Amino acid sequence: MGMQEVMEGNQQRVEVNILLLGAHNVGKSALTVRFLTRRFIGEYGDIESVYSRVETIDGQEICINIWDSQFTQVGEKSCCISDKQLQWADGMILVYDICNRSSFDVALQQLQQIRRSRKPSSVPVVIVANKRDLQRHRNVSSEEGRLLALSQRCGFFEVSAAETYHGVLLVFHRLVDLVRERRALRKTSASVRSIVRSVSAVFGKKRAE
Ligand SMILES: Nc1nc2c(ncn2[C@@H]2O[C@H](COP(=O)(O)OP(=O)(O)O)[C@@H](O)[C@H]2O)c(=O)[nH]1
Ligand SMILES: [Mg+2]
Repeated sequence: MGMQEVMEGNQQRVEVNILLLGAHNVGKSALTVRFLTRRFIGEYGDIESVYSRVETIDGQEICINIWDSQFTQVGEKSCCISDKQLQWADGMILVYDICNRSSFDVALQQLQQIRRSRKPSSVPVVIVANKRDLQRHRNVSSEEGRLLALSQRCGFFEVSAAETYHGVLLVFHRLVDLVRERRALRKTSASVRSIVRSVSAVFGKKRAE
């Protein structure tokens, strides 16, 4: 990596693309709107959209793009994350509803699809168990969610988009942190590779002399 590249890398504004996944009605839009506006409206319709917001985290400006996806059931194959979505996302928030067992199954299927897809095999995923305010109707225990997250090396949060802003904020910030950590790791290994290359180039020359 040349000096030019390094300098450009430091100056460019950081973008993080976050894809929200999960079954229909689990609260993907509610979480998105909560994060963006701090509000809970109640009904969100079935709008699929990408939103952007600039945040300053650790003194660095980060543009967070959020793709609030729409769950579409395609025949028997109940989960279909498009290639476009898989390519676009730097990080994913996988939502299920603690009152709805089948939404947990969908989350599991989508996670398997994410892990099977080639490129983002290491894409950070945070699993979100939403609607924790509806304890009386709970169908999926916290332990099940936590175990799934643990076994798949995902983050895990139980939240209520309806009740609190703070928990939702934590989810998004955690994912942004994971994405940045992942990038830093990649950068480090890239510069180690380039050091190795220049060292071997020097030794190569010496030998040639
Ligand atoms: N009680 C409760 N309802 C919620 C919560 N989050 C979303 N909802 C409701 O669940 C329904 C589906 O939410 P929505 O965000 O449209 O789900 P999406 O299809 O995944 O985007 C709406 O009626 C929301 O008001 C929550 O944390 N608690
Ligand atoms: Mg929605």
